[in-house]
Amino acid sequence: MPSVDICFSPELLPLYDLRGRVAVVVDILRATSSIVTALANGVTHIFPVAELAECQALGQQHGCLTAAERDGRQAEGFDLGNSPFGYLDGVVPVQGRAVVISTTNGTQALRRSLTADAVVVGAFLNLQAVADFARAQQKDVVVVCAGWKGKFCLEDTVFGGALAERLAQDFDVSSSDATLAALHLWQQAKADLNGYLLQSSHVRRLNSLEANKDFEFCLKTDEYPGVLPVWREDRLVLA
Ligand code: 3SL
Repeated sequence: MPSVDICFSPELLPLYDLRGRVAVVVDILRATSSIVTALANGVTHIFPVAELAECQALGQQHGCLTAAERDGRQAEGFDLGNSPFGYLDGVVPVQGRAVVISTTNGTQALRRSLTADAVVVGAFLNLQAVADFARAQQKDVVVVCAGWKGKFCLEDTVFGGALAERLAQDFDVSSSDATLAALHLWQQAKADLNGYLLQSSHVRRLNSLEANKDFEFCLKTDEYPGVLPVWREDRLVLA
């Protein structure tokens, strides 16, 4: 039976061999939620990059929209920040466009997970799509939590628990202490996910930046149940 494991931070990735496995990269607040929203709303493909300079350069080279965030704020000189509403509010038309995106943690976690057999983007918004993909692959799954500057983040871990719960019939979710811990946190959180995560440091950070409507949106479970961003060659596309 394949298993689900959780890597709490990209800094722990050297301890995980992703080869032969499916990596589910998650940055609930907000990078992977924004990527799912972008592809669900007409963006054709996404280039996630680590550095701002690369984001500018690739944007010019491919004629793409650029999206960038550092420390929770839109980086200067880019078309979009890291809010999912950037792909919903119509201020910047996104339909039929490609996007290059660079964020503090999420896009770094993605780039560091590319040794996996398959790399997909997870969020509460597309939880069912991720679970369906994992089940179809029948391979070990590692949830790679983007965390915050190398540190553990509650919301990414709780997502890992939610995914493990959905896969529990067909996957081993009890051999890894990390997965057990994530499942326990999810059991605590699920009756009132928003209330539970209000305690988290990232939510406090976002609220101080007046991004609390992003927080509420990013926790909508299965808003896009059929939307699965997957890595192909050098970009994320819809599966
Ligand atoms: O770190 C990231 O990748 C971002 O998602 C952080 S923030 O939500 O934009 O603050």
